[in-house]
Amino acid sequence: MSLYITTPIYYVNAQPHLGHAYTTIVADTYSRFRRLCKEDVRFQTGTDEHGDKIAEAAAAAGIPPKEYADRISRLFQEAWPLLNIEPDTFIRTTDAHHVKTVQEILQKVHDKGDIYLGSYSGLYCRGCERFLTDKELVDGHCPDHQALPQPISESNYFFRMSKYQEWLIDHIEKNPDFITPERYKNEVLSFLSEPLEDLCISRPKSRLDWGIPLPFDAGFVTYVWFDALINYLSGIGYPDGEEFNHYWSVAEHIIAKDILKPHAIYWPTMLRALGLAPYKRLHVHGYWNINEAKMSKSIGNVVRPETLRQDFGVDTLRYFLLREMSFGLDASFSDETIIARQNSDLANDLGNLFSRSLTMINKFAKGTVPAPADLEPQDRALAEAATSMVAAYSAHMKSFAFHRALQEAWSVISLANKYIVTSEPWVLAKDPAKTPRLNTVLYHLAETLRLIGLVLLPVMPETSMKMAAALGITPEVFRKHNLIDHGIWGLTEPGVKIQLGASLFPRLDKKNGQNRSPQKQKVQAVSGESIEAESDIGLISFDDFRKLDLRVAEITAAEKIDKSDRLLKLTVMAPEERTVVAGIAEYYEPEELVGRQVIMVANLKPAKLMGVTSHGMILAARDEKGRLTLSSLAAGAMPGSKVS
Ligand code: ME8
Repeated sequence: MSLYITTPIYYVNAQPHLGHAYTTIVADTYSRFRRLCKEDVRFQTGTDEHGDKIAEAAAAAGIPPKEYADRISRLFQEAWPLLNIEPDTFIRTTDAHHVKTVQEILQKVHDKGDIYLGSYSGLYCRGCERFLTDKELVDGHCPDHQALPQPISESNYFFRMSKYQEWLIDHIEKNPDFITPERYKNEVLSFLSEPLEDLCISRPKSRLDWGIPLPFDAGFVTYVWFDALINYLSGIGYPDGEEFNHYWSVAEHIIAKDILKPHAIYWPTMLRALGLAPYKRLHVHGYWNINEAKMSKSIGNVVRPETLRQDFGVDTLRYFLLREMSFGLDASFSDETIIARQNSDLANDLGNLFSRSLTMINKFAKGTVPAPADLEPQDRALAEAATSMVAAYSAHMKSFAFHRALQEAWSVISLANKYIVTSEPWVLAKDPAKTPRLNTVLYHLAETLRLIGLVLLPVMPETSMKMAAALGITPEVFRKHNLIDHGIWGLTEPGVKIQLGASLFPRLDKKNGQNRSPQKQKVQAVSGESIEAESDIGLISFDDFRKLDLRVAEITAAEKIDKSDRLLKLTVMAPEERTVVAGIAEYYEPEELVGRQVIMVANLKPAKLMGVTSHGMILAARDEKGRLTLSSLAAGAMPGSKVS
């Protein structure tokens, strides 16, 4: 199987930020994953360089637009290798072959009669580079750019998009995977339930000079989307390049929800007009928010990927972005959450497993992986968990559920850590009669680590290489490994020499990160509509505080409550099982909660909410804008432990 994966081409009116980095890291991770499944992959990213915004930014910088575009495009090209992102092509809309392809396509669609001259008046948002409909406005403003759109009236060329509306609805309905996650497919279908207007595709040259001239009317340049979207074709040599023939039928685009409409509506209808099959899939993710607003250059709350790399390291950043965001939903970025993930998931869970296992192999088996002897049930259980993890991980990666794929790996990491505790290799090492048992345990740890290292390759390439090297697999050999031939149990050869190295992840403290996102947050108990109460933090006595019974609660199940948008019914262990109702449904999907440890007020009188009795309250942080982040514990604690 082959894959052609793309990111949006980013505007060059400002520098790369975390939002761009996320999409591009997702594309890179997905490319690496499919390559790890022995597939043939082509990964494209690039920059979008024409249009009002760029002409304006260049004017503000006092240089010609092309020079400006060169400068910023270079920043994007230089940013990706710093994050271990390795695209096969980097396309620029000012590339001569792209310009030529756009003009050929315009001519073709014009000849077919699907482009005509008309007049238009409407409300134009410069940020979106398109006219907005009344329905899209919030208090008269563009909700994405928080700006007043300008009334504009002029003659322009239009693409007969409306002609393809019925075909598009039919295509989306017949191909349930065409737009995912499903919420975005539904959004598009709902938009398509109203008559579709034709698409304005030009700007008079008098108003915008910085664009691609229409081949059939030199008085106009093409409007941003008819230029930008075509990069996905020009980049692979449309109409007759070898790569185009090979890759177009397997094209998958990744975008955020801001550009859903151009990709889900304009683009497939343009392709249809061209007589081409639509792309195979569109993967749509949510926004990274900082202080509750979408991170964007026009709002000015951006986070630079280079700074994050310096503060936390590439692999921590990649892991954090993929683990923290559930693809499709919004997520919040803060230094505190990235540090917490580093300390708990990376330094504590993975890092400790790795360093303890290698140290023990070094100390108890002279630095070589010993041969296993007779197996006990817990050895079989670990081997079985590690192998089935590979399958579950792959299934989640295929469906863009990166956070779940990582959860699968982490459940094996935590099982292996428990396996160390229960098998007590340090006790076995004291009794020569127990050497066979000790060898079995050490072998199982080495083999589990090999499989974990293998599945982490797409997400954390450097860590994965380090793990492989420590287990005696050279980079040349490891580069040839794949999930199909090597994602199975038992490939570690007994006798292989391990290489002790530095620890994988240091623990971080607040000094890492520069507090880019100070968030004033209040701690509050999250429960349902009727009993939600902010704890107004005045001064209380120690005795008052002692009345609160705060406990570590581990969530073992979560489900939505019928007819409530806000409430989730949680089953928690603390340590006994109980039901708690929490008003967090707008911020968390039930699936992402299972396995989390939170802090619970355990001695509240039970309260009934939407027919479900709640036996406690979960603590969460609520910032000034009302967004919630659940309380959590940096390292795993025993469910039921008292919090003091
Ligand atoms: O729209 N959270 O370019 P652009 C997550 N040139 N992702 C974010 C984000 C955020 N806060 N902010 C930006 C354009 N992104 C056009 C695209 S494609 C033919 C033309 C990411 O520079 C996300 O991928 O505004 C989003 O779709 C894209 O950057 C928008 O980049």
